[in-house]
Amino acid sequence: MTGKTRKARLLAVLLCLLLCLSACSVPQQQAAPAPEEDLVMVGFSQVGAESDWRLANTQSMLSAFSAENGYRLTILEANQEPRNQITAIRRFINENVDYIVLAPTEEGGWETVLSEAKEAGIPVIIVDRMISINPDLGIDAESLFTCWVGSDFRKEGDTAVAWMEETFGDRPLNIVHLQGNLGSSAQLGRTEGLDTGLAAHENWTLAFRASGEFTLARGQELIEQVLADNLLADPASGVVNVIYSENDNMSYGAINALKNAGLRPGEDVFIISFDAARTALQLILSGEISYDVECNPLHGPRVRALIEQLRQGKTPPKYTYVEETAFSKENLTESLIQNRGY
Ligand code: GZL
Repeated sequence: MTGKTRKARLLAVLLCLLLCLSACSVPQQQAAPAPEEDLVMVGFSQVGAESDWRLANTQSMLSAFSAENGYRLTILEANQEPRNQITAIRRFINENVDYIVLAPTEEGGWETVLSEAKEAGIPVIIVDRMISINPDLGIDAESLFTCWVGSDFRKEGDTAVAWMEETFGDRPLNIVHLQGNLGSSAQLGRTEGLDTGLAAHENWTLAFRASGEFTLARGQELIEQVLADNLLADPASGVVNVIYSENDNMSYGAINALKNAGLRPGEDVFIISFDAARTALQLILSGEISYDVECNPLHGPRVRALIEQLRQGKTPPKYTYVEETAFSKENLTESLIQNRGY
């Protein structure tokens, strides 16, 4: 090989190397959001901001329906009032959004406003809880929404009761029941699960039942009332005190009330909870919550996938149930907690 040829090849190699390095160093250009008028408009009627679950759910929707992803998301929170959701949906209809997403506070009362959305030709996706349409009205319920994604709340209740049976065996239980918002699918399903357990075990006593509205404050007030009314059994009697709390925030309130009264959650009283938010899972490791049934709030990507199918002219499944698990000290680790999305 002549000296000239060697020099030419060396130059070619150096040039290729420089080109490769310059390509790698080009900052990855963020995909510029589409122009405002090209964004897909989504109106989201959200229950409120009552719990860790709800905040994680809202954040998940905000992340999924970002301008970078080609969406303009409007979230209207209802402060857990169904009438505020009806107002929100009518606003979305007036704004002629492309899609309406509804996280219904309660199952009933949607016939009129969802018929108006149908009349306006706006697809409605129901997320998290379910709606139920009065059969006497002769309305085809499934015509009022395009599709639904959420949890199987009855299964969640059955999972909790199965753990109670497995953990406490034939021991008598004294059960304090903190319910979520009455009429919500989460409350109905989780309560049905407990009621089935109560019917199957004559030595399970329902000492107290009331709605804590899924909030810490009301959960704490109710347990303070239970303690004032002396409704817990004496642990020395062999009866096991259980608080069946239909979400983590009410469990946090229950723990506050128990500790303020000098009682030890996880020893004098066992708490079964729902949602499996990060704070609650830490309380499992500390022994204050005994069992937590997951109810996954990260619906943003799920709802976006459904809308993307609709935008492509495809027909998504009418119902999509989220796979969920449950946690106790037996299957929980610090790293698992840190790696979870909420
Ligand atoms: C369940 C969801 C419930 C959570 C609560 O899917 O609707 O509402 O369990 C939340 O934490 O407030």
